[in-house]
Amino acid sequence: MIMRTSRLLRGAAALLLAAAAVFSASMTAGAVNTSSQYMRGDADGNGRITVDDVTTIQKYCARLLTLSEDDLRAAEVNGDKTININDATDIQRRLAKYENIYLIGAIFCPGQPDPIVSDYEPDENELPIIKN
Ligand SMILES: [Ca+2]
Ligand SMILES: [Ca+2]
Repeated sequence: MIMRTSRLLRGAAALLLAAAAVFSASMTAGAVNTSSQYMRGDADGNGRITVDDVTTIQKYCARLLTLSEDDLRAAEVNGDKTININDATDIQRRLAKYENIYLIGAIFCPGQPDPIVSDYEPDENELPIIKN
């Protein structure tokens, strides 16, 4: 009887592991779809537009760090197919609420010109402090 219960428990454990593997695979497939979306200007990939995104682009240009494919897509702000100081400057202009002609903060999908969501507003507390 004890042997039979032990065998039954092992069978149940194997079934649970198989179910967990299937669930994990489906969660991974969903994550792939989510990661293809990106927030324009969110070069550090934290879901917000801050001065840290400017710094990330500056460090990338100085070859002090590398960026993932998604981060590279987000860092290319002005559509000229290169990542340089102009992209960092455009983010600074957005943070200063000077202009946002490149829809920085909007959510895009690769290959689609129009944003999925474009109502992002930077948090007032995240704005850089400008001193005279
Ligand atoms: Ca960010
Ligand atoms: Ca650019």
